[in-house]
Amino acid sequence: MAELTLDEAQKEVLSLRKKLNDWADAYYSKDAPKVEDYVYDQAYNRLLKLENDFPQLVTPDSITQRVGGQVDTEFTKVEHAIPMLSMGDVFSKDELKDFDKRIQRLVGHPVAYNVELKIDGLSLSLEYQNGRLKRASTRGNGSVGEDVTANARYISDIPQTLPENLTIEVRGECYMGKEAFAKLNKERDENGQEAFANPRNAAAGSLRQLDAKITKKRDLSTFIYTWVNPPAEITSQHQAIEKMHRLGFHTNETGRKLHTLDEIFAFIDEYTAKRNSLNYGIDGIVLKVDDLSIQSDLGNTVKVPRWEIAYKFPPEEQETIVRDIEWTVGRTGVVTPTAVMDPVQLAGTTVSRAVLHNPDLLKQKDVRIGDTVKLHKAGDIIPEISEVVLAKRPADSVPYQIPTTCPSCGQKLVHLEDEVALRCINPSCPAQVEEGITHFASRPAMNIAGLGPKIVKQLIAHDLVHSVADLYHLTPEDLAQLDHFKEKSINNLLTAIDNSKKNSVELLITGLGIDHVGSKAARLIAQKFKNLTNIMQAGVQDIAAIATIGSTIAESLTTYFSQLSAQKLVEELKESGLNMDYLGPDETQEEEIPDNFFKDKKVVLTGKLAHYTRSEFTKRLQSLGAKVTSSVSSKTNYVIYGTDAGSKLSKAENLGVPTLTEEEAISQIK
Ligand code: 1X8
Repeated sequence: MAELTLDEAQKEVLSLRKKLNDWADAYYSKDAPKVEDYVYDQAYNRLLKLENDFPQLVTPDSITQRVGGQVDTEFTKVEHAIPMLSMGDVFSKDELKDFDKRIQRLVGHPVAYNVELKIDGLSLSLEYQNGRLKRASTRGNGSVGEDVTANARYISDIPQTLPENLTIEVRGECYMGKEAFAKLNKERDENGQEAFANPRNAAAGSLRQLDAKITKKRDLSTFIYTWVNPPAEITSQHQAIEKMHRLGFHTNETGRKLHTLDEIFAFIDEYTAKRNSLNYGIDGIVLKVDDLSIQSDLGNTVKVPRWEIAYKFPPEEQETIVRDIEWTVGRTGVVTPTAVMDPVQLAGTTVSRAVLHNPDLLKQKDVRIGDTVKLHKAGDIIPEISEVVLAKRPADSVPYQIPTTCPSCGQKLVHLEDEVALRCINPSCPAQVEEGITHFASRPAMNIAGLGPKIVKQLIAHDLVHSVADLYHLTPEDLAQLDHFKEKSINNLLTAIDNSKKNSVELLITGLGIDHVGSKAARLIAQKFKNLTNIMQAGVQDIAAIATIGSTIAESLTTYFSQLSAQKLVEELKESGLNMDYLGPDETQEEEIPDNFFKDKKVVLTGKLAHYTRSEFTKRLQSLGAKVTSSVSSKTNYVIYGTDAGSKLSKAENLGVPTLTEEEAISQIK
């Protein structure tokens, strides 16, 4: 560092700030990060170091002087009476040793730490008044956050009421589990919406919704780990967690009170190894001085508490060799490159393919066949090539040539204006037809059971279908040509195809696979225009007049139906007897259960009940949306007990599961 002149340092500082501001804006305000956390952290720490070495370069508007991200203006603002601080972080065990040395020096003796997982989500504050959830807010910039109370009412593990009449504030992390994330992205993909980059963005994008009903549909969870100003009888962090758990908060069960660095390092190693098998993302571990009075003696620096630190996991990275670049043609003709590599173990799975998204990215990274590349997982999930290891590039390597013709039909590919994507615009391109028919038959569209990708492939290979219209002309003799198709399977598929003719028209619209028109848009459009004839005659303005439908969807729809080929297809389908009308709301949708104490809670009944029979009480709880199960686990929310309760009650007490007497439960129902 000493080698840097002030001028050089200033140049670097300015460039770092510009980059970091841009990244932070993408991350905090748009929930769409531009770079990996690790890259951000490295740049941020470099800026910190430069500002430390050249204090004259520190300006009040530097990103290092802010507590966190920008605050979006559309939510009601919440001032955090006690700021929601971020935490210092370190990236090595050596730095943890330094942290512990500093603590020991300040305190005068060794201290115990409560060691917890660092959850990859977004911070949330929950305020309760007289035992009821009064307000939930995000961290925002640390001093001012966003009011997300309406949203928090739909997060099932946030208690709406506490079993004690307390006025408290707790804080924790809101996150989306890996399974929920995968499911959400699959749905988004089916609806033509962009996938979330990682579970944390999915969580942020789901919590920060002005329309809380959207939050309701997303499977969000929380881990609560901080009690702000706890009552005097709580003297340590681990006690605070235990008590919060008893109050019904979802706390993480892995935290441990540890006394030595060796124990702490072992904990780090344990969770570095277990990280990928957890259902939620973690990006490090947090060390907190366990004793609350020592915490308060240590206090805070300007930005972060002195008594806690995060150890961040290094990003998992593997090297492998690119053997091929495959190009696949999607339903809409977009041609996407995928690198095919020697298989490697990465963050819990075997990886041999990484999507390169578009030709520009491929050119930018200059990935060549034979190159050794570094692979990581974006958001712990999606394999991505970070960079080419140029030092290992073979001497005879040549730049990769982007194809100019479609890998499926051989027609010339085009680069549409304003698009990074390369497209095949041949509507009868077999790859597009295959994807298009598979989509038509899929569950969110015409829902033709038994017509999956493998069968579609065969139908095309046998020259039996060239468009979705041909599905409705298939005969038993046609299907008899397919592998393993016998009388019963032939009948089943033909019946399923025939039944799909009766579908309400929004399923047909979804099935046509019009760019940007997913099942939700299709339903709104069908609701408004009632039948396909009206829809085909509607103008962009008429369609965009529907709330939540923008001009992109409206334009895409009208452009689609202005094509002669689309009009012919609709005509053919009509002749085959497909329903073209909107048939009204789907009656199969469940009725909504109003919010109540037991909604979505896992409940166990035990002992002899005095007021109801066991089955009456079970039915009553189920009608409120509770899941009544027979065995107690840490996932159980409440155990309701009558007289002579035995092992289930004691198990609940051992696990810290909240218990209610029959009378208490009845009073919650009322
Ligand atoms: C952030 C986080 C903390 C914890 C877990 N996950 C996080 N993302 C924890 O304390 N167990 S604390 C924290 C913060 O103070 N900014």
